[in-house]
Amino acid sequence: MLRNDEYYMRLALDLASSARGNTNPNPMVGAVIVNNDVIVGTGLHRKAGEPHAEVHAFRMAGDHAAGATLYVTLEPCSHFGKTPPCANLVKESGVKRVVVAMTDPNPSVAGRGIALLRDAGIEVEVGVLEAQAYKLNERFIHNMLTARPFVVAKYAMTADGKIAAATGDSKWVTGDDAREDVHEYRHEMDGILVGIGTVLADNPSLTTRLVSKEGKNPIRIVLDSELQTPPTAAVAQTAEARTIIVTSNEAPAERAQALFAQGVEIIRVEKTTDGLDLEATLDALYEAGITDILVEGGAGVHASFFRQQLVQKVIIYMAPKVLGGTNSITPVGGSDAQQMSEARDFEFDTVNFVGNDLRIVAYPKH
Ligand code: AOF
Ligand code: ZN
Repeated sequence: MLRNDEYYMRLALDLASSARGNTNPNPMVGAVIVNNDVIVGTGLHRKAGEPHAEVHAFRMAGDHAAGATLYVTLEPCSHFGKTPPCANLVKESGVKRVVVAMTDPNPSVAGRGIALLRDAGIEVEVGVLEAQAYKLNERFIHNMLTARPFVVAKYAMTADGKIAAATGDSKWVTGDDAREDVHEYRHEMDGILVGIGTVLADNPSLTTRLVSKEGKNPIRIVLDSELQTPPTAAVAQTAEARTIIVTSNEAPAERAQALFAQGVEIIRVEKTTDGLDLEATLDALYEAGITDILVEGGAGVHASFFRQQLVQKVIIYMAPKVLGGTNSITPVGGSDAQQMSEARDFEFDTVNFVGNDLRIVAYPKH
């Protein structure tokens, strides 16, 4: 097998991605040190606050780093954060070449790490498997560029585009495997968001239930402009998972009090002509430390997010079923479009079978 820069970078990306869901708010980063075609060091960033990928790789490489090449999926950092700058470590290690997949969008790094290495006479190459590195850290990049959470809209529908029967019954659209897949996403994300309609109709607990491993619960976020969430609702029980209810400035204080007593956190934003101010909501949630959110509906919530172009990624499960009818429920509600030209354009990224269902991942077209 020909082992070239891409081979080692692929390995570094794979190492990085094994910590998916554990590094927030930090990026996933992997590093591989290669000396004379021998992998002498590997490392990845496992968790925010812990050492960066490079630190682990250099610890493993020891003296073998001298004269070696470092492959790293993100530009080595140049700042003092929770840990000291990796660029200094790289400089002192004796590596003669550094291959970087992408520059760091973090404004406190943004090219300074690379400049520091070049100034020290180290050969630096940037852009190997760059597209894959961008994909890996799409959430982190979005956070750095917008100071808002990365929003993923998710829904499960039949092959004729229905998420529930006319009665609202939706158990179940997809099979066990697809539902387990959703819990895998919940485990990876900081937040999960639904509208009050979903809370009143389904009383969901919105926790992570995984068969294969212990799941991490996302923070549950409910858009509830009138504070109609009953204190008895499953999401209002906060022993297992945190809950944030986003409501309007006008919502009655007594209702807030009752929910607050249950441990529910409340964020107030302005009401707009399209419901709660979603931009202000996202700003507040990012402020609260939430870096990504799975928006699970219902149709009204999806409509607002899509209409305001606040969705960064869409995950669609499609079941091999046809429901039919004109009163059954579709994934995105809102007012009726009059022309096909009013449609928002997306690009399909991947399509996979998950059990007997399809999982389609799409991104908005810019
Ligand atoms: C990581 N892991 O392997 C690399 C990172 O707060 P700190 O000190 O952990 O710094 C986090 C920043 O460091 C992060 O936003 C990114 O810009 C840079 N590189 N971060 O968590 C790593 N190499
Ligand atoms: Zn670092």
